[in-house]
Amino acid sequence: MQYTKNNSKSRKSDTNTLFICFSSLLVCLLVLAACKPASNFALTPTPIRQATITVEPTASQAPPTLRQLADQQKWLVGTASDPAYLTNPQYTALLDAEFNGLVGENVMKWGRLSVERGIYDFSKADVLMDYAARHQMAVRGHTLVWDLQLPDWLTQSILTRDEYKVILKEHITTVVGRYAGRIVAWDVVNEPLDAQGHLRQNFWFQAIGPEYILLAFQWAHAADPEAQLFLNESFAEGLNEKSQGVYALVSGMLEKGVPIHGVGMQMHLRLENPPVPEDVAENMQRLAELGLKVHITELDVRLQDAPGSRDGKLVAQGVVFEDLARTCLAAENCEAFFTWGLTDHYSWIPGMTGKDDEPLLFAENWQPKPAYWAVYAALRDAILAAQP
Ligand code: 9MR
Repeated sequence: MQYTKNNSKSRKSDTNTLFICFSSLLVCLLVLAACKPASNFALTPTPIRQATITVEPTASQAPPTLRQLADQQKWLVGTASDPAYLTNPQYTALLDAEFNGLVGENVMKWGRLSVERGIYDFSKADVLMDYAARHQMAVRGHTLVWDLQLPDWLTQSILTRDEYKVILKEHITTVVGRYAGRIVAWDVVNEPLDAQGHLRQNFWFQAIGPEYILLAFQWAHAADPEAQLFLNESFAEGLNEKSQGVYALVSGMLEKGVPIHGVGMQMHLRLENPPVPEDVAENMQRLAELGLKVHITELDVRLQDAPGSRDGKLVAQGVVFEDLARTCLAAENCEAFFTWGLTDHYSWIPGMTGKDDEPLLFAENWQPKPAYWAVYAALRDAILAAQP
């Protein structure tokens, strides 16, 4: 009896315990269901300085992607790509969802387009252009005049100044003409200055003289009067000798009536030494006062030489991306924010330095990094600030 009684009491207490456990479990499940984010785009704010998420989406509505926010803000968020990548469904799913701008990382460079004088193979560049058109992406053209990635027939040639002028004009007219009306902005001249802000004595300077720059812009404008024509430069984002050189160069071009519409700030940055945001803002502003636009054209933030833990560096990288996104969004003339590759897997940096790196918005596993959420928060705040 004792046993039975005790047993019955203990069974009753077991049942009570079970009931309490079950109810608690149910409550937990309900709470979890209510808190579950609506999609993979969890809006959990990352521990980034200013990346505060100010408006939470309703549980029934998927939060907008970066691209959707960018479309709303009429801001271009783009990335460098290559036609070879566009057959990978994981790559294209992320690209289509998150970016409204595209630029060929290499595919429109002279050496890729024309391995023989006068013969052009546009098939790969066309793949990129057609893809962009099908996915409503704006394309930046990169690049018409540079001293790197030129065809061997050109670099090995010994010709007169007039002959080089004819060759350069033919190239610009052919390429810009082919894509006329389909390129939002051309990097007409790439990296013409040295670290002190003087014209580099590069291939084109030696072949034609300093006027190669003005001529290139005039020929590009004649071939596509609608395209925005940019001078694209590296390490000239803040206030330094080089950005002073860019300012002096483009001011002089405008005084001469050269058709230039903007300056590309490449922004291949290092985490340990990013530009001061206020300097970038001032640099953008002085260009705005000249009537010029600014595009951030090749942004990446390499981590490999910076001290600290990986997690700490990823968060600090987010702050750099965020500062630049906020600076661009606040500037009256900064209309585009392009990163130099889709995920860390596609960055040019490890190939160049021989060291692993994680310089972009998405990780190798396609997941958004703190840098992504930082740009996302900056963009969303800009949209909210513009609302009445
Ligand atoms: O990312 C590009 C890389 O794949 C090429 O090997 C390299 C050749 O110089 O060019 C890289 O892109 C450059 C861009 O065209 C101009 N600005 C600097 C970029 C990084 O070097």
